Amino acid sequence: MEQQGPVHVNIGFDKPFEPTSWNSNAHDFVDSSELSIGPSIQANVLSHDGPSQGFQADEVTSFTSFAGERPVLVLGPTQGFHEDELLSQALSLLASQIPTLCETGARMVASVNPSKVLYGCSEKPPQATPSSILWFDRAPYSPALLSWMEWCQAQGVHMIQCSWNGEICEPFGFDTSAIKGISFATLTSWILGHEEEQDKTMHPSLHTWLETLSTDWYHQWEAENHTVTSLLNQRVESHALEADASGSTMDSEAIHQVLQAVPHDIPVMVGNSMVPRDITAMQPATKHPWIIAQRGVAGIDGNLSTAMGLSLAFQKPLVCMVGDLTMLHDMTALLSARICSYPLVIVVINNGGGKIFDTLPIAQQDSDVLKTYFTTPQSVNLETFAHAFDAVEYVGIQERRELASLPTTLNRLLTTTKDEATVGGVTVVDIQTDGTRFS
Ligand SMILES: Cc1ncc(C[n+]2csc(CCOP(=O)(O)OP(=O)(O)O)c2C)c(N)n1
Repeated sequence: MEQQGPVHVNIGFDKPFEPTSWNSNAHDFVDSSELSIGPSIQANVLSHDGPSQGFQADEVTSFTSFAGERPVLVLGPTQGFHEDELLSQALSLLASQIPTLCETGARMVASVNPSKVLYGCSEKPPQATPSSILWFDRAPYSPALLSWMEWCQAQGVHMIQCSWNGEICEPFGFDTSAIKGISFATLTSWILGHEEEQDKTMHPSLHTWLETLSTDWYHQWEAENHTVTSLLNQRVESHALEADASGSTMDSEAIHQVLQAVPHDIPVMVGNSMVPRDITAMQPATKHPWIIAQRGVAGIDGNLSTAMGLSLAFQKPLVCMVGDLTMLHDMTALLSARICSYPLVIVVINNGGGKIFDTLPIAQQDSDVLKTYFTTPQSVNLETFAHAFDAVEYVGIQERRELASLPTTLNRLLTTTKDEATVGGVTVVDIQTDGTRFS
């Protein structure tokens, strides 16, 4: 049959298309060619197989002996936007004694105990072999972290996945038959005590295990974290010194500045495409304790609507940071600006189209093809567009020197209540950037 009209072609691809980490001579970075990330988009929960072997409610001792003396916590992106206070408390307790690697969009353990989340994901973790990896939520997406976990599994490191029902999901290249599962409910009850118990204390075997964990192990990671954080901060600072204030703004710098400026009790939802990748590539320098990402399906559709829903559900002001195409894709969400009863700030990293495609092999092809079919820069004046909507304010940041005003601007916007505001609860902060990142 003759094809007529537009056609949506969905081409499967191996995830994740992640940039490699910042290059540095001082550190041993992961080369993306080293990665052997498994079958494409394995978002399927392996419920039909179930967990290979799970820990049951009465198996604390077998859990602790399996976990061993040098465990590491790995926090992957959350499964959905669940806020679970008990689990956060339980994780916070674990993270105070176990080195914790936190992926962008991971559960907000850092907001409970920010100083204890040791490491981001931009760099290859030290070749220190843990006895076990206790992994929460989804598998991380960062190449550095994923390949390190794969390396660990090849060394025989015990893997335990903690998920809602104890099932093992999104294994990427992992051998699922060698992973044990445990449910949040079981682990939380071991850590905080059962609901029905009078004195809700930690299970004695778990307590003994945590008490006897090696402090050297923890300090080794803490020292590494310190080194990496200083290295990244130095890079940010030296760029700031060299860059011309009136010149263009790099994407990475704008994103870094936004995260620095947002108070830690305010959630930052990041859209898809390069923003979450850039954040991850700068971890832990970009560490903000409450970043929400939705990396699974990774659509650029509906991102603003999701941010509005989150702000209403959390009953909090919220920052949403997206690329310009993502903004345009869901701009009609602004029709609902009036229903935002808490300030919502939408930061647009306006780099002239889908700059993610510059990082993909297509960028090596004809530049016209890249521009016309992939980057697709749009000539839209966001200011005019934003003002077409009721209850939407606009702030433009055109030049690099204006970035300095971000903390004051964001603070003002996020603390203005709807009643005090001259316009409604949504502000578009449009940051003109040049589509580049630190290298
Ligand atoms: C609904 C939907 N359509 C198309 C895509 C393919 N896609 C992935 S990233 C991207 C470009 C996004 O551009 P922008 O929001 O400007 O972010 P940047 O790449 O500059 O970070 C596109 C079109 C998608 N993920 N979802």
